[in-house]
Amino acid sequence: MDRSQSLKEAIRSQAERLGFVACGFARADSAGEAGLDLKRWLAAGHHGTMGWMEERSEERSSPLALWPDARSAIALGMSYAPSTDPLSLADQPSLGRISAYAQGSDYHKTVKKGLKALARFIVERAGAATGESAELKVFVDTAPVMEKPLSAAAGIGWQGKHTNLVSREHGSWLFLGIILTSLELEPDAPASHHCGSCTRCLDICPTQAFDGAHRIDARRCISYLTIEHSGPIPNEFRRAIGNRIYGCDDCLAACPWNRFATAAAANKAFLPRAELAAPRLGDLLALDDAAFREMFAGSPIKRIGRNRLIRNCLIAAGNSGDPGLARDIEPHLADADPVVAEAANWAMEQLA
Ligand code: B12
Ligand code: SF4
Ligand code: SF4
Repeated sequence: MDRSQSLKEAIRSQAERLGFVACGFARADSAGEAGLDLKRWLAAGHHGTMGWMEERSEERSSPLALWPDARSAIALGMSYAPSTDPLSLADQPSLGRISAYAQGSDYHKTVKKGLKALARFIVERAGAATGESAELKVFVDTAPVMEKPLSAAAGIGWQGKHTNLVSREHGSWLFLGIILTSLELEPDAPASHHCGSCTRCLDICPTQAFDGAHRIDARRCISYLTIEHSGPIPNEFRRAIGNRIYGCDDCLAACPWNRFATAAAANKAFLPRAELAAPRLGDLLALDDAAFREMFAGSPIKRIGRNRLIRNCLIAAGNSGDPGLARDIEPHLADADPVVAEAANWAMEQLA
């Protein structure tokens, strides 16, 4: 085994010890086409109000534009495979549905901690094995890096028709993280596609957010509407949102490759918190700012703030058909935030 191979094997073993279930290697410039797709997507306005997708689109479209010294990309996946069916609360309209990815600890922190520990290990190993001083940068979600195409190039899965990375072993339930490095590491083979003629994820989408396979209009996606979008939720999507109050799992949950994903592979940090697995809308609607911050400390939901969560809960309450929720909606009718007040009025009208 040459030095590069043995370093790669050491990195893979260490990644596994740190809780990553997938690890692959690609050249830093291996996702060229994705940059062009990103530009088309932005030009079509499919990113909606996510101005941050546009702001650094040049760097986002290629790791070399972000960091010219990058030579290799290491793609890492951490499993959050749920132990129960994420769609099971669909017929319990007085409860809120929180996306499986957000019921446990904030993945940004957990994945980043693992990436940083792996980066330290690589610096030490590379120095000892080759005498080279390695430079590394770690990314998870928020930086201008296209994590899915890079991960596909590194062979840890393929981009399914729902656009997310699907793994043969872990289905659609992987968080992704990327390490860019100045080290030249032998690339792995890219993953082949295994969607075939299946269209389950496209067919199940409650808001018809897909323009076709691999093409999402984020403005129609419930994940965007409930997490990223700050204004009133457009009327045309309110009914379809049902009781989803943070994110949406439908296209992921529909994927037949999930049958190979086991909850045992999931990082323990992502186990659902009891109070977030099936929260009562009435309880959430009673949260003031301080109670919101306390309840969602360490959770990714904290980022959207109390008002946006209340807005989402009001839409869900309006969809519930449960007149008992009217007394929980009422205090919000004159909320200082006009978006919350409008959602409360809409919810009351639905229940009337
Ligand atoms: C912006 C964003 C969103 C937006 C837009 C979604 C999207 N698909 O772009 C919104 C808010 C809607 C969103 C929602 C979700 N997100 Co998000 N999101 C991102 C983010 C920050 C950027 C993604 C991006 O670059 N989009 C731009 C588009 C143009 O790129 P693309 O999706 O890869 O699109 C490709 C196709 O259009 C393609 N294409 C066109 N034709 C063809 C043909 C073929 C054959 C192929 C292969 C490709 C292809 O070219 C593009 C480039 O590859 C990434 C983190 C990151 N930094 O990468 C997380 C990320 C993609 N999100 C993630 C998650 C978990 C979600 C949700 C599941 C959360 C939830 N449960 O609510 C949903 C899933 C919705 C969905 N079906 O995509 C994970 C996905 C993990 C995985 N296994 O893939 C990521 C990687 C975060 C992370 N670090 O783990 N997200
Ligand atoms: S997350 Fe939900 S709304 Fe968004 S594309 Fe998937 S199924 Fe559609
Ligand atoms: S549901 Fe079907 S089409 Fe969608 S990602 Fe999974 S295998 Fe591919």
